[in-house]
Amino acid sequence: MAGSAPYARYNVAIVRDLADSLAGQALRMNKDQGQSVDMEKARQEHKHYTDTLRSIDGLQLVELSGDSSLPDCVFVEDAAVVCGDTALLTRPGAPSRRAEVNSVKQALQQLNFNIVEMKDETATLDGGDVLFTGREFFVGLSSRTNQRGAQILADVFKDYVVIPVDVTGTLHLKTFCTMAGPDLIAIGSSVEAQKTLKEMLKLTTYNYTTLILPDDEAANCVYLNSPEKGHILLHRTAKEFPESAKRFKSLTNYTLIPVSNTELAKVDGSLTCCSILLNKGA
Ligand code: CIR
Repeated sequence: MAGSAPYARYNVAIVRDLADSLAGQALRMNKDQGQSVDMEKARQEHKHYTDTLRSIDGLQLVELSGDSSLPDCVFVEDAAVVCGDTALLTRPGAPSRRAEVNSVKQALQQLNFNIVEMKDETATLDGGDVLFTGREFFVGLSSRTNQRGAQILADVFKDYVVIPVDVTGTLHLKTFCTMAGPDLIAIGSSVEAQKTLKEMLKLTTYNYTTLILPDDEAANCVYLNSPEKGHILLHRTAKEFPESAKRFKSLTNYTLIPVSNTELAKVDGSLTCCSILLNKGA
């Protein structure tokens, strides 16, 4: 494990308010069959998410305001990849999302991170495609992230191996695959998710354990290691995904925190998308 702190020991979370324009204008994969977002409920769910993060000992929240000219701005994860003392500002795959990076840049500058900007106009990278395991990076090649984006990430974070993997059938790599603990990969059980997992396990030299979830969406969970409580996992609720919630209960020595995400999920948002978790002074 790189560094001396435990994997996923964070002290800052950057979050951003929902844009008023989200319900009408946020991007969604399923343009025709989408259900409408209940903005009041979306705000309540997001408040619960941010309040949950705020309640974690040692975690300071940096809260950015929403911007109605940027309907997807709540999904801050896509704007930057932070590792050690370096923050790579991405070039999001969707042109309508590129200006989201500006506020995130300001916040990271104020936190004194070394900022690197992805300026190459042939590169695209969304943070939702970047899975840092503590040992290496997996980067999903998706409709939003390309090889050049993955290459620039590898150039910036030279201490780590960067493994590009194909992602199909979903928005981002992390839509169906996240870390649920040190060396523990949570992944959905769809054919597409399992195909990506097979590629990951073939290309890595590490021995990861996997937690296979019946529902792809539930495999997007937020793992943190707190000095006081140890393993903490924010995961989708039993009401949303009963079978997957049962699987999470098999994790011993975890503080499990169910977090509902019914509304942002309608515009392809998952739990990890709504924060950038980092360690200031790592
Ligand atoms: C988009 O399509 O870009 C947004 N509606 C959802 C982004 C979700 N972000 C993430 O998974 N990291």
